[in-house]
Amino acid sequence: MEKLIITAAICGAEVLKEHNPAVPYTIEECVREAKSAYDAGASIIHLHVRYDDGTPTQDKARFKEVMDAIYRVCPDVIIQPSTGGAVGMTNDERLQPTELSPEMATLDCGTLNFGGDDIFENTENTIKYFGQKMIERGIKPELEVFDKSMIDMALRLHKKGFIQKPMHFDFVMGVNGGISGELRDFTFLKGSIPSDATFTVAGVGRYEFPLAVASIIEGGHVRVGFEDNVFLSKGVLAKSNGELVAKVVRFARELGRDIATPAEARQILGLKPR
Ligand code: KMH
Ligand code: ZN
Repeated sequence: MEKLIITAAICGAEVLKEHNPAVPYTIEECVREAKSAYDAGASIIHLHVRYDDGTPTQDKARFKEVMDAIYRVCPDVIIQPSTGGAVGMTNDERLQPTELSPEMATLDCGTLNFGGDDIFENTENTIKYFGQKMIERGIKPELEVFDKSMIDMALRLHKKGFIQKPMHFDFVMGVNGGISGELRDFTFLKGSIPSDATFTVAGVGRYEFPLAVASIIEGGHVRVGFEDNVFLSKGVLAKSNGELVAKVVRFARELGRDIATPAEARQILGLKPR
């Protein structure tokens, strides 16, 4: 079976130090968390950035500072900036990190309720606009799907030329407003993507590790990190993103799946060598 690509979503836009004091806000904290995840076996860092007080931002200069600082200590890691940003940001605000020509970036494939009165808005025209910009800038999109309908949207937009093959999906499962994290739904999503596509799974909260195991067994890849879950086990806060990655590595070893290096992850995903 293909080697396992582990992505660490180290920071997110919503999770706070009140949830886990190790959640990174400053540049130094982001570097510490990225390095802990990389050292433990992550080949991709899914990156949001924050100002020092924790406020999420898509500011290009802040992204550049954080990315440069991460590359200094993890020179071959794949950094995948978010273009989702935080609820309420404009499209052009969200797209700023793509001006830095990262190898990958997220492309959110639909609108969903995001808890309370929040709506994470991604209209069809927004998805087309983001897809087109990523093609122009040579960026491989990770297609964030929070529900089955978002796979269907991505496939339609592929036919119209806004998303290129081979497609790489991230099944984000267990968000309040999206598809559940039940195994039945994982099987449904996995069976709905093209046979030449790759996928990773980001289980939110208590779904993180059960879905990681399912994906390891089923030939998919895995995303973990504070953006999705702050607990190492029930009631036990993770001390770092590295601890979450290390737990996935242990599962993979037990199940006979080797871990991909960043160079191997690039090969699997069709990225150019760095
Ligand atoms: N923070 C969420 C509103 C992404 O990174 O592309 C969107 C998000 C998805 O986290
Ligand atoms: Zn994100």
